[in-house]
Amino acid sequence: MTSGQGPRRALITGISGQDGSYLAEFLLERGYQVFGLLRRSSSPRTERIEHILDRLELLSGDLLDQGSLIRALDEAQPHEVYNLAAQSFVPTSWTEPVFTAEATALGVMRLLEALRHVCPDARFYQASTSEMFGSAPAPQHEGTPFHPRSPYGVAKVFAHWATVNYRESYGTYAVSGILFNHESPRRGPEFVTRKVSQAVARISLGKQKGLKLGNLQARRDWGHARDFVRAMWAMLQLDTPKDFVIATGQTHTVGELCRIAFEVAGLDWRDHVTSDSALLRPAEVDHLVGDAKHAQNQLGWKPEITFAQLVREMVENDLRLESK
Ligand code: NAP
Ligand code: F7E
Repeated sequence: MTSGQGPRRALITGISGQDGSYLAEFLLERGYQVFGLLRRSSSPRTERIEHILDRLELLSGDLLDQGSLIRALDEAQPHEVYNLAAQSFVPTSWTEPVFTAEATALGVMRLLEALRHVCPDARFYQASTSEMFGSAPAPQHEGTPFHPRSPYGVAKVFAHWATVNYRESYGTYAVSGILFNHESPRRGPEFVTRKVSQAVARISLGKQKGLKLGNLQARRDWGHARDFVRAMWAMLQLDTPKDFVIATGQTHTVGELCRIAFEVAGLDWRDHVTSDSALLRPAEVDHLVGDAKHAQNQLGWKPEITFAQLVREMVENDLRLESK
């Protein structure tokens, strides 16, 4: 895709994360020049983007550091900014609530403020989340009131309203995608889907005995990250900025996830999984299922990968990795 003078430019924060890696692939396929913000670390964090590193332009920066955001935007001069960076693991938001608020809430305000001064015409995507709905009754949609249940959810509500406010205050093309859980073989190992797929692989290969989980009754609307990054891009292509719920509309318990994942390896999950009260959360989000009809009607978006296909892909990937 071009815009008169060369390719369109996109800046992705959180490019080293699950979604950042899929979105970078998606934008490269569409001819974008892709910039990625990478924070300093004592060891490389580029595992998920190793295969496309030579096609990316990585810029050093951190959501905690205002100056680094100004510099990155100035250097990239992006047409589109995707803010995917966050402290994204819900349990860590109870052990590190202030850090979570700094990165996941205030970090977004820093980025919006930098964008307003450096590249006010750039379009801005904020990674909002179903965790903002928390205990609100299912199915959740764009009009459902927020009731977050974790410091992470609270931080994301701040970021969400900051995005709305910059749109209303300054006319910024700034939108939030309210994405329900989405997973992939690139999911971090601490999240429940990957914890389960890795355990299935290790148990079936005799490398692990049993799997301890927390709440087996919690319900999530799980989709595939590859499907969900298409929606992020589509949201920045409309004439008028608007927030959307992105979800599959199907919900499963953690127990059902286990049943399907263990079946991929020919195992019965009830022989291996136990619930450990130490892994329960101080406040749980019991039931998430999204209504994404607006995304379907206005973005032409719908998921293509089923839950069963997602779980199979994750387990087969971990079987391959654990067999090496
Ligand atoms: P992820 O794998 O945890 O990736 C998070 C990314 O943020 C990583 O690249 C991380 O960099 C970066 N990051 C963290 N703190 C930073 C900071 N202070 N400055 C700059 N970068 C920082 O998350 P994900 O699953 O891809 O999710 C992407 C975004 O969508 C997140 O904002 C998440 O909260 C949100 N979200 C996710 C889901 C989901 O189900 N996956 C659903 C709704 C919303 P390092 O590699 O250096 O740690
Ligand atoms: O938990 C239950 C847990 O950590 C899912 C993030 O991407 O999606 C993600 O947040 C459910 C919860 O994801 C274990 O209690 C049971 O009910 O995989 P999770 P999450 O908290 O839903 C949202 C949309 C985001 O925005 C977040 O960034 O599974 N559960 N036993 C467990 N969860 C974990 N992690 N580990 C367990 O042992």
